[in-house]
Amino acid sequence: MEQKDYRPMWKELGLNLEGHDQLLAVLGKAYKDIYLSQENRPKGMQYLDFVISEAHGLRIEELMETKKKGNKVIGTFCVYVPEELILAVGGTCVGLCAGAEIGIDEAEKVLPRNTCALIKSFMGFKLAGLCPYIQASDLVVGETTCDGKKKAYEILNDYKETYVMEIPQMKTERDRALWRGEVVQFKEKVEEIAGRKITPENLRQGIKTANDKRRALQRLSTLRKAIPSPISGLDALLVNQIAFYDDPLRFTKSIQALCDELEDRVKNGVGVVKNRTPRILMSGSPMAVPNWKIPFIVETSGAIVVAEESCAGERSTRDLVKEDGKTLDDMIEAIVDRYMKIDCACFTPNEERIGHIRDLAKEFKADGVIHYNIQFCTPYSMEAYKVEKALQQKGIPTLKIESDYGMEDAGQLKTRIEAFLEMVRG
Ligand code: BJ8
Repeated sequence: MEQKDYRPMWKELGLNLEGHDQLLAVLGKAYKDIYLSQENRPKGMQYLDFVISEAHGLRIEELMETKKKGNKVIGTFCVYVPEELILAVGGTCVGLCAGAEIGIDEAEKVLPRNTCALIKSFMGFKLAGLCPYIQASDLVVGETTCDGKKKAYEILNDYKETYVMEIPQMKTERDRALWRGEVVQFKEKVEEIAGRKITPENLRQGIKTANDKRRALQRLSTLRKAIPSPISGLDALLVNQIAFYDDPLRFTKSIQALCDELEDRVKNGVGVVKNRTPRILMSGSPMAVPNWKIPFIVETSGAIVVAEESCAGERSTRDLVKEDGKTLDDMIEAIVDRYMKIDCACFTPNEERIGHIRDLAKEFKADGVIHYNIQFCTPYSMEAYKVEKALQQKGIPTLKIESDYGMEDAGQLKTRIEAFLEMVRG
């Protein structure tokens, strides 16, 4: 099928067409080398291949269509932003581009060099004119999680209006009250942008849509507990990454269909690897699309990733919003409660996260944990010490790695990961 020419749309969005062509060429090659080279992939992954191939094309066209009908597009960088409120007003919530080393020269003109790659990436995408999602967004929402992000949003605001939600640092009653205030204020902002009121009816539907998406992702996660796993860690990560920008109803349906196929595989003992392949739990900083470097190295070194303790994984799908609320107030409370449970390393203390990692390692029968943090990410690199100590006490082998989005350290990482897998195999 001939590829449609989206250049007029990209031009209208103000993208840097030459740079964008280069980006797509690099991404297309990386996807082919990393994803399409895998063997025995489930058929259901064809949908994800299609979504990725049209991430800057058809999906953006869909967003432009919905905008023409008066619906709003809201761009986010963090799983703290309550998608339910955006869905309630007929809006679309999209995760913004932040997973590639692109536009870095532009980013370093306004940010210190020793800034985490995720932050440099979103700034670079904007400054270099390469992210159609931010261009299509009616509002960008930041949040006061780590210091790097909150200061970067002040700068981003000079280029695109950025609304910032205050995220508490602790989880006391006082913090919950602060967060409740933020959720209510965000609700008002969403209503103002959309020119529509949030009602119990539309919020109930928004909660259901977001929960259904999480339920599909939870089902996928449960199926990966099987030995052998019916899907690679790379493919499962891709599903979790695409969850941030695909149409939620279509995505949920497609992932449920993928899970039906995986269920058959599990029943028939079919996996993507042999039974004795070392099972790895990845934990730490989120991997935004197209950050596939570490799982690719792990899975081409003879192991399989069976779960991700990260925001592109369990941390954003584990908890649902309670669906039994009758009034608008009940539903807001349920949203506040659900989001307060997120165990981002930006919180102190953050013992829940340590417990979750231990539980996941046990439930998924992980042979080892790889704790990954993006270079210069202070919250996750600091917390790695406690994670490692807690896992050591349980006799779970742990490898701590730090990296950015570049490929310069790929060889060195492979050597370390292979040595770790040797040790895990005993
Ligand atoms: S809830 S993990 S999505 S903040 S990697 S920018 S923390 S220096 S991305 Fe995150 Fe929300 Fe937390 Fe999740 Fe800062 Fe670390 Fe960079 Fe990070």
